[in-house]
Amino acid sequence: MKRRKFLRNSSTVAAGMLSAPILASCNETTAAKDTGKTPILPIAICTWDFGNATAKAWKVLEKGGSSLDAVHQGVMVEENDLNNSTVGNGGRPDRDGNVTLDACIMDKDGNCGAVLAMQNIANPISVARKVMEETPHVMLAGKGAEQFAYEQGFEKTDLLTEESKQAWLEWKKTSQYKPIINIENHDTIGMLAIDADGDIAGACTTSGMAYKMAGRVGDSPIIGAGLFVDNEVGGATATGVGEEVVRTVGSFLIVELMRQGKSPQEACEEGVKRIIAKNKDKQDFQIGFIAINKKGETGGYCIHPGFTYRTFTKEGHINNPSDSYLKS
Ligand code: SD4
Repeated sequence: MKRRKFLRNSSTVAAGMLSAPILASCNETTAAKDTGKTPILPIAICTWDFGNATAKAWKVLEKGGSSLDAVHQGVMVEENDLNNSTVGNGGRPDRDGNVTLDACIMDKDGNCGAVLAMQNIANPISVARKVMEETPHVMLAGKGAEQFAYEQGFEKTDLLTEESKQAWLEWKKTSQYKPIINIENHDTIGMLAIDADGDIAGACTTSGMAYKMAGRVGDSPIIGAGLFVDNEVGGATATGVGEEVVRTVGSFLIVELMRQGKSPQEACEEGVKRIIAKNKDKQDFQIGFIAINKKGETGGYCIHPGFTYRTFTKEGHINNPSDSYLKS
């Protein structure tokens, strides 16, 4: 792992549906370098139907930008979208009414950074990247992550929108503590990209399970669970009930399965089946994985129907309905 700058003055700061294809031009900057190897063309893929996010990532890739910048800027689109109630600003709060965000990012060299259960900062993925680039650590959690964000110049933002507050108050009237992903909420964004140099990076960001217990953290900011990239092999990322993904170290497993020769599709299917095998009597939850390999081949698979993933290449963008273990 490359050497990173140590923290300066650490505590000085108090404090859906198939869309019409968008055809993007492929200019010279997107052409793979002449390395004598099979050319790999840039591609961005993400969980769910986040066309604006992959389009943003593609803009970075099209100009010759890095896969790291592409995934960073791509997922930020969803963090900033107040209508996405599972990511960033506008995310649903925990059961006490506090919005706490999780995110992680991983680059081609295996460098990574994450923030867990961080409040009051609208772009956790940017803080995760700062953790990766500006500290000797991988994860910062809670108040420490928030304080670090202020030190890095991030602004304090109230993340609980009026709509989220009203939904939470409504939930409190009747709910027992049993948050169920994809019924109460979903739409975490995990994104993987390959740039013109053939290098892979990934990012994942979420507000987690709606109305979760205070302090609960799922898979999304956990390297190996919600996201994993190995530039020699490929990358994988997850959405759904994080506890199940953590138990099987899902994204790491999928990358390792690709290393052993499985296609991204086969690897995602095996990842889901490992989770099913541990939950023989209980299948009322959703998990979706997406993966990409070094050749730019992609795959996606989930437990229940309804999961899609989006790809964006020079051919334009596609919303891919994912195959599922349980059929409707
Ligand atoms: C979590 N995996 O916190 C996240 C939730 C999610 O779509 O993916 N929602 O467990």
